[in-house]
Amino acid sequence: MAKKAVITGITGQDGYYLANFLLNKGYEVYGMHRRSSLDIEERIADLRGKIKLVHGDVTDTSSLVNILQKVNPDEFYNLAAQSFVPDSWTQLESTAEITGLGVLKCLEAIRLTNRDIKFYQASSSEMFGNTPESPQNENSPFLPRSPYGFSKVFGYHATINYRESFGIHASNGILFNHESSKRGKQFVTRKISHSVAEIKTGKQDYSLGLGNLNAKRDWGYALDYVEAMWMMLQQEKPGDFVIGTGETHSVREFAEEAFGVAGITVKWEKKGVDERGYDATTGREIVSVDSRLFRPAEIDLLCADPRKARENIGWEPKTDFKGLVKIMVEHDIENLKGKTGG
Ligand code: NAP
Ligand code: F7E
Repeated sequence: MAKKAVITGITGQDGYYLANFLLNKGYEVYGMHRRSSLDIEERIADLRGKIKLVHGDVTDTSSLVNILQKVNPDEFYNLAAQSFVPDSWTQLESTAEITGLGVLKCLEAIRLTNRDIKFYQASSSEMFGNTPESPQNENSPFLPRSPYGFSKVFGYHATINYRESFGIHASNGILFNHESSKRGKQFVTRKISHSVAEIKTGKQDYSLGLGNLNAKRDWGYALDYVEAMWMMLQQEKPGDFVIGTGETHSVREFAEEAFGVAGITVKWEKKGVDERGYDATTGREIVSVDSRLFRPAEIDLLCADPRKARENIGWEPKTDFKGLVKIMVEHDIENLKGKTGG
């Protein structure tokens, strides 16, 4: 009989890739969405008819219990979150309720219905925040720098506690930034790839305003990362795993690479350091710094040490930094050309 999986956050980037991945493995996939969710046609139109959609909300335990009672899945992937870090300062309580408490409600629904359901929690490198260690592994201390980050820390510990207290097969994937052509346009990589495509296709001639160009992230490809989620739930024993590439790049480097893929020359202008002590280089006339996009607290550097995942579950990233930027920029250019028929 086909295995069954429930995915919360089905309308998100990872929901799309994970659903496709599990369908290819022969799973029956149930995607949970809210009445107010992103229109199904926006991101997951091609999953229509292949997955079953169920209504629910991670802030509502009864909806989760109902779904688990009806579906009785083998696996439950909790990808739901208010996942945009800047909004977590302006929507504090709802972020804590969805991204933090929502995890506890998913776990409680499993405890109440069937403790054999395997659980995956979408934990995040944002939990490391200002940790003194680089690269970060499963033992690096958490010093989160945002309400999003500390809500994820709550969910991380809830997952471990339900594993230890109730014997539930519950695992945390501590995923570093992962991107794709399905990434929301408010996140920096997609904002850049989409703007580069607009400039390339003549739809935008204004400059690209970005926030902190010096922040460094470990960026991988979402398609590679959903495989790690599945792999964690196939292990005999649950655990917590850092998933990332082990390479880190600044936002400026991402922008340089993206304009390069599109064949657009940016004259990078060295301006010494700014008032915060950061490198003030900007891409004259094209890439400027908009200080309104600075965050109340920034994480300067994140870089994964994914050795445990490689050695214990056999996961490795397949797409490198340059490959990722190329996929995103070329997709956005083709997409915009398609829209004009050109
Ligand atoms: P995303 O595109 O922002 O998707 C988030 C999903 O959560 C959306 O489908 C959203 O649906 C859903 N959601 C929000 N509030 C909900 C609620 N109350 N009940 C049920 N669903 C709700 O995020 P993503 O990039 O795919 O990331 C997936 C998960 O991994 C998230 O938990 C994120 O925090 C975590 N994560 C992401 C990264 C990354 O780099 N992408 C790295 C580490 C961890 P609506 O349409 O209803 O809003
Ligand atoms: O920012 C800087 C910004 O919003 C990355 C989420 O999926 O990954 C994501 O969180 C960096 C930050 O992602 C702009 O200050 C500069 O340092 O793309 P982001 P994030 O905050 O790292 C983690 C792992 C998650 O778990 C989260 O859910 O880029 N930056 N200029 C900018 N960021 C944005 N958004 N927009 C800018 O214009």
